[in-house]
Amino acid sequence: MTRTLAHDATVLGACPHDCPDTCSMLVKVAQGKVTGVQGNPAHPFTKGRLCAKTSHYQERVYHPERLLYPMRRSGPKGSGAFERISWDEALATIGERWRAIIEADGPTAILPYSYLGTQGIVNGLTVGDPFFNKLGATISERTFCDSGASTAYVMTVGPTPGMDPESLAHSRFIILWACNVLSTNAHLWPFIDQARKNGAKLVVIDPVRTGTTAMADLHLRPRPGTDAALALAMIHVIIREGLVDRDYVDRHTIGFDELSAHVAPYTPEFAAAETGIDAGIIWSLARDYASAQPSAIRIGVAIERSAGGGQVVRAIACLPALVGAWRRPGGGLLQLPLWAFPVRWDHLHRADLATPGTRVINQWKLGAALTGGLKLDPPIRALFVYNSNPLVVAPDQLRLKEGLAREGLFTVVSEQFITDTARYADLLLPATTQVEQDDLMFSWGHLYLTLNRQAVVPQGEAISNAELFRRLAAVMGFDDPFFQRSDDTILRESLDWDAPTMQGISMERLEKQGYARLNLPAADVYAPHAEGGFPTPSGMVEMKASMAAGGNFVLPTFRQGSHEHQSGTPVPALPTYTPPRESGIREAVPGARHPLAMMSPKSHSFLNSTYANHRRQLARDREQRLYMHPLDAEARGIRSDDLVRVKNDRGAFVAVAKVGDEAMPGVVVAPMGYWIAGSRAQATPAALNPTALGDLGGAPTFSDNAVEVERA
Ligand SMILES: Nc1nc2c(c(=O)[nH]1)N[C@H]1C(S)=C(S)[C@@H](COP(=O)(O)OP(=O)(O)OC[C@H]3O[C@@H](n4cnc5c(=O)[nH]c(N)nc54)[C@H](O)[C@@H]3O)O[C@H]1N2
Ligand SMILES: Nc1nc2c(c(=O)[nH]1)N[C@H]1C(S)=C(S)[C@@H](COP(=O)(O)OP(=O)(O)OC[C@H]3O[C@@H](n4cnc5c(=O)[nH]c(N)nc54)[C@H](O)[C@@H]3O)O[C@H]1N2
Ligand SMILES: [Mo]
Repeated sequence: MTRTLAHDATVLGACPHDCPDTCSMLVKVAQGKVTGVQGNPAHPFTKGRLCAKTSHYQERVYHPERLLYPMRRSGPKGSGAFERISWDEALATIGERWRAIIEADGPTAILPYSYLGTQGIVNGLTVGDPFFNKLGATISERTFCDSGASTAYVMTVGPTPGMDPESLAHSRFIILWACNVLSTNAHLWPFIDQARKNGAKLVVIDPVRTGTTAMADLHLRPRPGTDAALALAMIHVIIREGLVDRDYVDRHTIGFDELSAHVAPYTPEFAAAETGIDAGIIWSLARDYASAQPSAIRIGVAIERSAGGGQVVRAIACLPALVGAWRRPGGGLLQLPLWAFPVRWDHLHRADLATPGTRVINQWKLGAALTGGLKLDPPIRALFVYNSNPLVVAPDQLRLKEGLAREGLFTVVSEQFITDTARYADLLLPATTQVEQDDLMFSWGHLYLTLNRQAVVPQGEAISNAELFRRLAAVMGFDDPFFQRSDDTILRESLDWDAPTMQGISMERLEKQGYARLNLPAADVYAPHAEGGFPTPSGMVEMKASMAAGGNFVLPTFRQGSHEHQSGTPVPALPTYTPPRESGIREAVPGARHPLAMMSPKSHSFLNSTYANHRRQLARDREQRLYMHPLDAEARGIRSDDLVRVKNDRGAFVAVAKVGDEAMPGVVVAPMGYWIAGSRAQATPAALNPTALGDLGGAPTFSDNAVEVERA
């Protein structure tokens, strides 16, 4: 490290979390310690506010249970018994064990597992990819989040950032579709609020009653996973009622005639039967959405979490073009502005270092991969986890626990805390928090780059992920200087600074200001597709998708850089309703073993499973809850605050019942993130979640899950 750290200062930082808001954070340092953090008031998206998760980030840094030293397991796997060792010993052990495994079974017997504990360009999603590609390890396919929606979106409109989130302030009609903005994207709210003050109407489409739905002019509650029926019925009405912007459609879309014929059977009555939403309301929703221009749709990541989640996004992505919403600022579709950042993904992944044909394992299959379910040859003999807590976030928890407990498996976990997953490690490696490292953040929720400068020296012997992989490369004898690049070099080399969107942005400016808006027009005039120009193969909105002809695939961004397409399963050329696998209409089936649909959306106070070990964040909802509708509760003799067992053939967990209209009839809701360690029956909702993937991009199916509930 070349920079000296000030003893007393306010340092420009950035929130590290996997969240669309990527806040610019002012870190106050006194006598070498962080005394507090604050949202940067100058940042146009952060607007001086942090959220319930990060507003006391220093409590995470100085948490008494932080992992501060390398540790070796000193009791049975999962017992949580560890003893301190030195970094030298830890690294030497890893080198020895891995070399022996490679010699016996080849490098694919090693499986890396990571996601977005931090999402910085330096220490985030791709930090270990070059190392593991060079090592020849099995490729981890990371389709945790938005891979399904992104594949569908790219198929239809291409990798476009879409509308500027800030331009929502100019919308006349806003649909939040499977997005709990007030909890998961809170800094978007002021722009929606501004639009409402200007008279815009807000519609929220969510099976669950949330803080966000409470703010809506209209809250529509489809059964989970039936949204494509609703979107296709909206298209049906828009075409039938002559509300199509013919000029825009003629000039900037392909497949309109086929789509028109295709949606004929998707009547509002059909959608009503699938979703449970009144057909008349679907008619008026479609009319209002089409007539109030500019109209905007914000889709949440949750939209993808069912068997047909990809088709939902394809259908929704046709809507703004049909009604000409893209013509004006404040109109269009908001999915993942990440596409605006000129990130050099190839350089970050270094897919060129991987041997072509290296086997790929999707991360949802970890339980099966570790327990023989995938019939792997060679079997997985070493697991390396960083930036992730699979025991809580991945499905099939019981099998995963069994796999992690396997005596022959050599597991290393790099962490800030001894999480449920870390308890099963043979070796623990301590990781820094954001105030102890440098990074540069892109965003998947706005158009600013944000720099994070280290504020204090790391606690204990914690090191950054980037440093971890420098050390591992040295241990494994990788002598290419690429593996010893400094953080600042990684940071500089990871973006295309010559891209038009980077004009006027320099490191000097970022150092001074902490953030910079990409070089794009201001939100009140920015309408990126007013004149079409979609980055699809045809340059048009592909209502009939040419990319569908290639079959199902995962975008390279989500798979350790491998460019092989996962072809095979055919994809319909036009968006088509695929009903949920498990959570369809069930009330009518007497005696069904698992008659309820379970959803496990995000918790307000946690960031996935991060912060679920913090007293402050647990104060709001101390333990796992299960929201149930009174009809379902009564039928089972359950009252609020009763302990209930939620079960299906995959597993069971215990929760405190909350009876009310948060949940709709036939659907129960178990917010995710609680740790197994604090649970009543050594399990969380992940024990019930299916490993079945959605129709596109390897998306998870957490909203497509059939369960039964009984008093515990
Ligand atoms: N507080 C908090 N904020 C977070 C996170 C967190 O854990 N906690 N996680 C971050 C991450 S990684 C992500 S990906 C984003 C996710 O952001 P969101 O997608 O907004 O998160 P969710 O809460 O999972 O889902 C949003 C809403 O979609 C609804 N929903 C679920 N399935 C369906 C469906 O099939 N149809 C419809 N119409 N609605 C459905 C849920 O009831 C929920 O209220 O949030 C980020 N921000
Ligand atoms: N039931 C259910 N399951 C879900 C979802 C859901 O909605 N419902 N959502 C899915 C989605 S959208 C996502 S994105 C995934 C999230 O899955 P993960 O990214 O695995 O999320 P976290 O649980 O936050 O785990 C991240 C871990 O990384 C650690 N960490 C933080 N910073 C660092 C660092 O710098 N270095 C190292 N080595 N470790 C660090 C944290 O302490 C934490 O334990 O979960 C998925 N799982
Ligand atoms: Mo996510």
